[in-house]
Amino acid sequence: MTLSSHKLLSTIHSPADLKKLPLDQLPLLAQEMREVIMTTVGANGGHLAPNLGTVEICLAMNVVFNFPVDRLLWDVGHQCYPHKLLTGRYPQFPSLRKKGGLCGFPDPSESPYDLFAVGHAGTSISTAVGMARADQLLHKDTKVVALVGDASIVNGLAFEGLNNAGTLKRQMLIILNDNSMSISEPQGAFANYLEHLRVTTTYEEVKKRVTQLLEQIPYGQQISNVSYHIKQGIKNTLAPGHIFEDLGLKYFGPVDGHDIPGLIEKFNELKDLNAPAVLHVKTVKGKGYEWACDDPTTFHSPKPFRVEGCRVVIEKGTGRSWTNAFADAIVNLAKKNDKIVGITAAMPDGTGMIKLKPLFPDRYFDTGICESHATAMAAGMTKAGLRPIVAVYSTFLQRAFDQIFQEVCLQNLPVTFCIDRAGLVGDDGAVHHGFCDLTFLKAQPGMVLLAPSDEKELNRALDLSVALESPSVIRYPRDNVPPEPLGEDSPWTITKTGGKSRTLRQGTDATFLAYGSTAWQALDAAKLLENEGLSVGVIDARFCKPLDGEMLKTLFAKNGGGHPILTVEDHSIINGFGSAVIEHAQEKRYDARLVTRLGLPDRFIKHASRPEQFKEVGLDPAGLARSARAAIEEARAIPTEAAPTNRTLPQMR
Ligand SMILES: Cc1ncc(C[n+]2csc(CCOP(=O)(O)OP(=O)(O)O)c2C)c(N)n1
Repeated sequence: MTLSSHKLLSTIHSPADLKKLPLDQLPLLAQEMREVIMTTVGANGGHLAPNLGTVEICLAMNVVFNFPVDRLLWDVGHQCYPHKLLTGRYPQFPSLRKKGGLCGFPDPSESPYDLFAVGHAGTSISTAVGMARADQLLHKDTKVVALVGDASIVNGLAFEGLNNAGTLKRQMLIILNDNSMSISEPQGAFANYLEHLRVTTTYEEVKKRVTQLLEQIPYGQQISNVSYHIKQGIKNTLAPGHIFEDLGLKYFGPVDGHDIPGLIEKFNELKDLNAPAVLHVKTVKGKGYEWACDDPTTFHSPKPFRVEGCRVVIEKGTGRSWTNAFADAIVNLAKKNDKIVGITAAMPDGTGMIKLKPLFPDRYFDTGICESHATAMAAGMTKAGLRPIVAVYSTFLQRAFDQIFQEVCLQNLPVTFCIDRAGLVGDDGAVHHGFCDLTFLKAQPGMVLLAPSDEKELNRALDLSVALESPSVIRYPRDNVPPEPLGEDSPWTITKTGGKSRTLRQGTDATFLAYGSTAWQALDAAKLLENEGLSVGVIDARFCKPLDGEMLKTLFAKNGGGHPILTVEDHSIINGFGSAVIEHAQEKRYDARLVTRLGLPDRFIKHASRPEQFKEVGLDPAGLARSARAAIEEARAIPTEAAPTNRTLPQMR
């Protein structure tokens, strides 16, 4: 792709340039935008079909509204690429999702046209209501627009926002971008409701027709004026529901989301409406490329691909992903145990849960983008005798924190959570890293926290978790499983002294105490250090809660209590696995100074490839080796008498 090949787009440096273009040029601009999006996502991977569907909405919004003085709030934000192209970021677009390049989601550090860094569904209506209220109180004359998809609007938070938006006494426009798809099929009654609205005549037409109908009845004019209920009843029969109007929002549509003049006209009309409103816009996910329209799930967020004639070849990942390993594991488990049911919150493909569906359709549940509900539902199912496994991305599990506490842990219900994308996620960046699951899960009494380091271990961990009488969480990253088991097979057990770890490698100079998949990098680091004559061990901790007390006792006593211990985790070092080890050491009066915590620093990590991010935070084998070298040198530099010892300080009690 050469930038100069886009005759119109290359002249748009800001929406001001767009506003000067004649209306009849806009379809050509839309075509160029689609080309750029398709080529860039083909090269870099990213969200494709959602962005192809929002090209005309973005064009029309930027023609009518005066961003960034007017406010535009994105929901999820994965469909904002056309907006980036129109707001001065076309020249940088080839760097999309690359280290140092444009973010794949809205990002205020990138442009004043992006108000919030977002990536989670359901938030736009609430932030829009907030901005609308603030602008009103601060006497700012702004228009506020929220753009939300049909699958995201079913989110609990979005409904809370809608409920409150109806009380606004000023303009606020919610554009409902309805392509009748989530990543996969949308779920639940609301999806059916919207489907129904999509195929009915526009609401305004229905209102007009109802009024005409009533006027034809003798004394109809009077009836239409007095008998609101009759009118409402007929209206509901012809255009049923209208939840939005009942919530206090004016409803308009549905309108064609690819008709630029129609959208401009509608936005112009609604811009000056002094009330909260919903404009229902029908779009086609993948618009512009038949192959993307035909398979919007595959092209929701594909890996890099190339188009060969009418064939599209998507780059195949090498190796076997943790997701695939999980998918096979849950199928095996379900075959052995008919109490097992699988739950996903709108991520059947992303989590691998979809594999369960054809084999056990009655034991497979997709709740839509409703992590809180999925968790509370799992609690109910457990209480009633089933063994649910909830597969969810770490970053989205945050939505269910309160249900994990109250509905699951407080009841001590043995729900298993399998958390995918735990740790750094690569090019999706800061909004999607699973950096803090241990932080909020560790504090839950009774919770068992497990992390396997290879596929065999994942199966073992799952077996143990479904045999437990308490809640448990198994975390694994957006990565491949090691091609071979990392160590000897040994049982996963929990005894009086904690969850049993396994030793992968003995070392006399220091030990990496690795949690989960990082054991692989730790082993590689130990091999690098071996070449320098340093003997560094690797322990695969397996459990963050309960920790292996016996192993820790031995480790802290090693070398007379002077053995450096480096905890390794793909998680924030704040209140993660390493912190749990230090807390344990402090409780047992071991010398916590022996511990160096290696993990994610106290800042948000931007998009880049996962290996680049690992390098950036020092979790790659070279970085781990560097830290181990430093810890060993530090330990050696301390004079013997001052060396940290395993004094096993007198117990306080
Ligand atoms: C809280 C949360 N859960 C799950 C996701 C994963 N996710 C990203 S986009 C998406 C589908 C969104 O569908 P919709 O809002 O209709 O937009 P579309 O992609 O169809 O344009 C999902 C489930 C998310 N971003 N946030």
